[in-house]
Amino acid sequence: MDWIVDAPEKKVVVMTGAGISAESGIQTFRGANGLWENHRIEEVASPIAFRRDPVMVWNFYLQRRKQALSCKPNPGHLAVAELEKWITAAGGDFLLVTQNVDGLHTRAGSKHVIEMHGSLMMTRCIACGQVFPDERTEMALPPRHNCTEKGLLRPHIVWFGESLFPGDMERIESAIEKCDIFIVIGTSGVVYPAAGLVNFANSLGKRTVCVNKEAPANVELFDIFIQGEAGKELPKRLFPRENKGGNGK
Ligand code: BV8
Repeated sequence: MDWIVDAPEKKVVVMTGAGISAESGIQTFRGANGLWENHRIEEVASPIAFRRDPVMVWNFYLQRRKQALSCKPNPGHLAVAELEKWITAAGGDFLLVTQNVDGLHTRAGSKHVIEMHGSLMMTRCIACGQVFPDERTEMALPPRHNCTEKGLLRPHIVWFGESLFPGDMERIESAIEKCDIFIVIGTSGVVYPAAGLVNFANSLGKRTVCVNKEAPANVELFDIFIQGEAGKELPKRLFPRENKGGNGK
């Protein structure tokens, strides 16, 4: 299905969720042994939880940072990065929007990426607001910033009940407004505003494609649904006829 070669302008937006990292060994949220299985979402991924028990929340995120750093990008991540190269070389536009915080897309070589829910590898001071790269996996909890206010440090992650980072939603919607095709990979499509983006794409008459291990709750919203694992399907599907095999050249 060369819906990419057929894309007249070669303007592509890809959105991913936890499913694309599953084959790298990173637990998804809602699958069996999912991340949320042992926690109620509100218990860990919310500002209230952090205020109530910063050590528990930090531990949850430190474990996930450690796990993410020990995992490698899989052929699904690599295919998305190759697609970006191919689109860029063909003079098109490409944007990857990921709900994932594991950093695997960037490690796979993706360049134009919006980590719409933040990153496990970034930390923020709640006092001075400074955001900085942080790959420490051992630290005295809860860590404090060296700013004058000695502010508490928190994961630079968008928690439930928190808005996305300023400007991100506008950048994402602007890219969808310009695109030919919106491809959604490995997400159950239940968390907003990410889950609403396919509706936005449909309202603009964009072609919408879903690649997922199982049919997500909002599968009916897509023009094309490809059932399968990202690591197996994307190298075959993302590349146009003349570039089969994902060499992207
Ligand atoms: C917001 C970072 C405005 C954290 C995440 C009540 C109060 C407050 C808000 C709300 C409310 N009710 C609703 C809301 C809105 C809320 C929301 O949507 N809640 C849901 C539960 C209904 N959203 C928010 O709060 C957002 N902010 O609305 O701001 C606002 C402000 C103030 C007050 C009100 C509103 C912020 C949401 C961001 C939350 N942060 N991540 C962290 O990671 O720790 S969400 C997190 O969960 C992920 O980032 C992702 O978005 C979501 C998980 O979903 P998926 O990625 O889809 O993963 P999942 O496991 O569910 O599915 C995996 C899929 O992959 C499956 O379909 C599976 O079949 C498939 N799969 C598995 N293996 C493979 C595969 N596919 C392909 N190949 C494979 N190998």
